[in-house]
Amino acid sequence: MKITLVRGDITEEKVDAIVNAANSSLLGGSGVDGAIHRRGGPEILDECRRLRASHYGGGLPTGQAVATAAGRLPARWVIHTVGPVYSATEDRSDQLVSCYRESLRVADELGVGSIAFPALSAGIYGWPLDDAARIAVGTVRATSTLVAEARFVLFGDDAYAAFEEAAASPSRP
Ligand code: AR6
Repeated sequence: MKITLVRGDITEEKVDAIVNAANSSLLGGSGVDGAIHRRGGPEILDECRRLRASHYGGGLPTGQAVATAAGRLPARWVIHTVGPVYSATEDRSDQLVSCYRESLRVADELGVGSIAFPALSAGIYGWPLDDAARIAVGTVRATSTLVAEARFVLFGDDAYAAFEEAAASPSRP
């Protein structure tokens, strides 16, 4: 699989699927989640509400992923996943690994050829950028998938630099 790094806004990516850093309510929030719902329009939220009613009454568990249509976004699908809130006292990296793996599994089910990820958990959920980048790149590299291209779409120079360094290092997810 080809892995590329891009600076910018994930809502503008022309890929088959973009990944949303959602929360378990699936009803929107700020950060990437807010931007996706704002630019994608109400179709995404309507489908999230239906998913809640049919499958996720208790919320989408951390580390899992589920797809909806992408409304007015250039992508075809949005894959919503719930990253773990960072904890300095408890190692939750398995849950972050699971977000990337599960997103790729859902992408395979949909026949996605190209996917764009934000730096999951590295904003409001507080994950240190270097570690978030190492887990992201390491996991995507190590996951067997039919997806041909994974793009990491990074907001800001610090995030880009962290992912550049992770991409240049041998992986240890
Ligand atoms: N495109 C690409 N990256 C972005 C964009 C964008 N449009 N906007 C922010 N980032 P965050 P989390 C970067 O907070 O930490 C929401 O309220 C941002 O700079 O979006 O997983 C949800 O509903 C950071 O590097 O996601 C949850 O409650 C990265 O994307 C909670 O936040 C992730 O930041 C999830 O928090």
